[in-house]
Amino acid sequence: MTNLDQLLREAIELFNGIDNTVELEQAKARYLGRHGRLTELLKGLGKLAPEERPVMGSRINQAKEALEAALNLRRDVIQEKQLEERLVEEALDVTLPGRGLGTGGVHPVTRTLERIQSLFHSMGFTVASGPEIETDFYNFTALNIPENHPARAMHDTFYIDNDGKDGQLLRTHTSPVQIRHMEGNRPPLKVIAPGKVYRCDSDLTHTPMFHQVEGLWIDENANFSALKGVLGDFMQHFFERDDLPVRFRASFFPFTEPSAEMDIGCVMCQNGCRICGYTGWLEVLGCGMVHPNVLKHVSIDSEKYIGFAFGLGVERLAMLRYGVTDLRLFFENDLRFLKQFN
Ligand code: 2U9
Repeated sequence: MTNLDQLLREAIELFNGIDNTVELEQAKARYLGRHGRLTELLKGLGKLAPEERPVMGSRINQAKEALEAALNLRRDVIQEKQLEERLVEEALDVTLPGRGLGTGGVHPVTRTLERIQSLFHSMGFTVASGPEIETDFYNFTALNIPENHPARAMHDTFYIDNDGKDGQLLRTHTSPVQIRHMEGNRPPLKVIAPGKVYRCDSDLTHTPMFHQVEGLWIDENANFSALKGVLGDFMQHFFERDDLPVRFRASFFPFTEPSAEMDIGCVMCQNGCRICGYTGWLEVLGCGMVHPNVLKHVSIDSEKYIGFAFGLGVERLAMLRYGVTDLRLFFENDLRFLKQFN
């Protein structure tokens, strides 16, 4: 009897000192398990005198119930404590402002491309497009660049290996788009061809893919004066400078004759900087009168029609407009850079 009371007190004291459920289950086994102390007492009932058995049996059972009640109580206390700890640990401050959905933005090169398109649209040009995988004919031959002409090597072409079938390549300029447009339409024609072009070239100032906008105006009197007017107006509006100086320098392209390069007064400095090489001038595009051989390839009568063409690099104009001095920034997709344009 005294033993049983003592055992009960001892067990309850032990249970109440425990603060995790694993240890509590171990402690339970020590008293109520198969070889637990209370279980052993029950097993020992048979050895008692028959008249003592019911009395002792009922006391042991009462003790067992008391132990189980104490265990349940302790288990509840431990679980409640654990829950409270978790609630503190994983506290959620519902009054904090939400993070919000990130919104996308327009890439500076796309923004520049759209600006160029919009300005030419206001001058009556429509947009033409065509494939980026081209044939030798459309990329070179039709543009007065015959086979084995050194200009083909100058273009650093990516050729597509298709088991010797008619030479396919990634277009090195968007000029094939204008050839296709002239094949399907009669003059007067006034189009721009914006898009991606590819050249096997990669260094600080060249990327294997870049964007061009080329333009073509074919009409009975689309002469060099018209070229100067259109391109001068475009540059003034693009850089938002009424007083922007422009100049044309003689150049050479196989598809235009005469050919020229257009410079604008440096938009980055007043009296010489690294960008303009301390000359005060920036080269911005190439242009010229469409070569009669090119018109012949698309059966346009070069006695009746003349026209001018031009080509510009979009990344270059984006760099000048936004004052970006490293071309690679446009291709790294670093949000810290891109966010500045939106
Ligand atoms: C047709 C006839 C003529 C397009 C032209 C240029 C001059 C030129 C460069 C500018 C910078 C390429 O991106 S760049 O490296 N382009 O200098 N492009 S004339 O002449 C054409 C096009 C199509 C049918």
